[in-house]
Amino acid sequence: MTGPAGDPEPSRTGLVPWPPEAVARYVAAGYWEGRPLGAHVLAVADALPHVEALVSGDVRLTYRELTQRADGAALRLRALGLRRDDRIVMQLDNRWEFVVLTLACLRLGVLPVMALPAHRHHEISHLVRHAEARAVVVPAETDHFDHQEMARRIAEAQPGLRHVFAAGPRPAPGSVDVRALCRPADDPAAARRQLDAAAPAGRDVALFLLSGGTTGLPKLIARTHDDYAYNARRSGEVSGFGPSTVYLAALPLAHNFPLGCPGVLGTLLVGGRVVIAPSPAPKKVFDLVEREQVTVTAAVPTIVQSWLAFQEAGPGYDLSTLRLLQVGGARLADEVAWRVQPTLGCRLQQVFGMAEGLLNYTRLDDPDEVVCHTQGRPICPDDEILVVDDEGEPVPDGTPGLLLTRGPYTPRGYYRAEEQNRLAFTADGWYRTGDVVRRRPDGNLVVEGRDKDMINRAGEKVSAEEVENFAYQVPGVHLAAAVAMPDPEFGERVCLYVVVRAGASVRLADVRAVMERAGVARFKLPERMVEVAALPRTNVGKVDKKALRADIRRRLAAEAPDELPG
Ligand code: OOB
Repeated sequence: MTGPAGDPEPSRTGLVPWPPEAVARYVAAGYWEGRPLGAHVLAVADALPHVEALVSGDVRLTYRELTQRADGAALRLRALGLRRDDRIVMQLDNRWEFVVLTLACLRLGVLPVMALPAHRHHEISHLVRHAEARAVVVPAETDHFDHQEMARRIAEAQPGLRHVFAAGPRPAPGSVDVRALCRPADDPAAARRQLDAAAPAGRDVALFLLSGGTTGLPKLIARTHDDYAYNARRSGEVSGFGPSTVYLAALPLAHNFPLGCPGVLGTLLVGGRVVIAPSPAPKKVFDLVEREQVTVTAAVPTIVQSWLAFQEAGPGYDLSTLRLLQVGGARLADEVAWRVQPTLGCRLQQVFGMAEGLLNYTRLDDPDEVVCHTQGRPICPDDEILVVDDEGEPVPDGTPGLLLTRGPYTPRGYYRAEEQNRLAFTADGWYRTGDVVRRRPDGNLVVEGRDKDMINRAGEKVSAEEVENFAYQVPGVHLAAAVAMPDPEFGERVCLYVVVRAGASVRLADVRAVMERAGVARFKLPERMVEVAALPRTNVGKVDKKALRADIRRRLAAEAPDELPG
């Protein structure tokens, strides 16, 4: 899987290369530094060996301890037979092992596929199959859900999956103990030399992120060492990250936002300290902010609302070290934005990003009006932005249109997805974000909506098509259409419109039961069903989702007029 940049045979590797002209430009401009991510972190560890890098529960690791553990884990992965370009599906919640193991993969050139903790059999088995993964990493705990049992079932069905790794106190027999795996090597200096000698190149793929999903199952986004290092480093510059940064990771680490925008990686690249929160619950987070003197954290709008409400209720945590709150993943309402600084005493930064690449940030010295009313502007001078109408013609600034983009950290296609790539990318490599934005004359973007079949539930993206596919498995469902319904708590929830066959009856519980039996992540389950006689159609005969969204909005307004968000 060497180098999407310049690889002549995308169909063989499944990767879509940047064209040579763009590669030359990105290298010449210094965006792509030609070094693996592991080397960046090791350089920091050499300069600041005894500085704390990672705090998670009772575990505190200095840069030296972190990198030595990562190298130890890398060699043990190799001893287990994992090789360069092998894929590992990583399904870990927020814990230190996530960071050590990810670094280990980056050192070895093994490619982690960043699955979400909420994923279940349906998603994980798809990821294992699609990535032809050799190993899967899951939490060892079984109190809420037995991930190891799920992983074992997947391994039985897919013999290519050789190992189940379990992180936590008591891994089941047959699982590899991640804690033991993540011990330093007996001779750390020798381990480092061995790994340095076989290190991946800057152009090589470093990891796979998952697409927000408009298709049946999540697509994989191959991010290279060079592009993701730029993503994290430049994000860090824009967000004022430095050695005194204490970054609290409260969102699930597998998301691009807390992982590399600037997130954990952006903090480790500059010698800051990463504090991992097991959950974004306000009490937990504020307690950590106070105890660890956190300076920056990131959240999705619904979490921010819960933090604001908690603080406004007056629990009296000392949040005075907190300098910056980054908010992204879904549209932050302007009126919520205005409450951040007065309530939490820190600056707000809006982040409009995507796992596919393009990142927009408001800047730390922007006027409040920009910070509270826009979703920022691109981080790279070579981020190309097009805002077009339905015919693909550019619209003037101030007019909403579809956002297309290209750039040095926006890959030109999904992994092994030729058919979908023809829809999601133009022939000349522009990624169709599906977001409807308005560009202001000052260059800042305002997200006005979207033109993609996705539901954004508290920042978790749900593909309408995926929900519909399950609905069709329910006997009695003639037609199904999933749409977003506005929700005061989650921003949006999944609402399912169905046309029921004559004489049959379908309940919401029937659809949910089908999805639960298939082992689908719970956040995708529809939370309301509306039975209709027919689905509205556009003039080309497609289901008119716009009309359905308007319909559910009307119904909700009639039921509880005060509860609807703007
Ligand atoms: C982030 O990444 P994804 O891949 O989970 O989702 C991307 C999509 C965008 O295309 C857009 O539809 C939506 O999420 N989105 C926003 C937004 N930030 C993301 N919509 C409105 N306002 C915003 N500020 O969500 C993500 C990746 C990196 C950093 C931050 C968020």
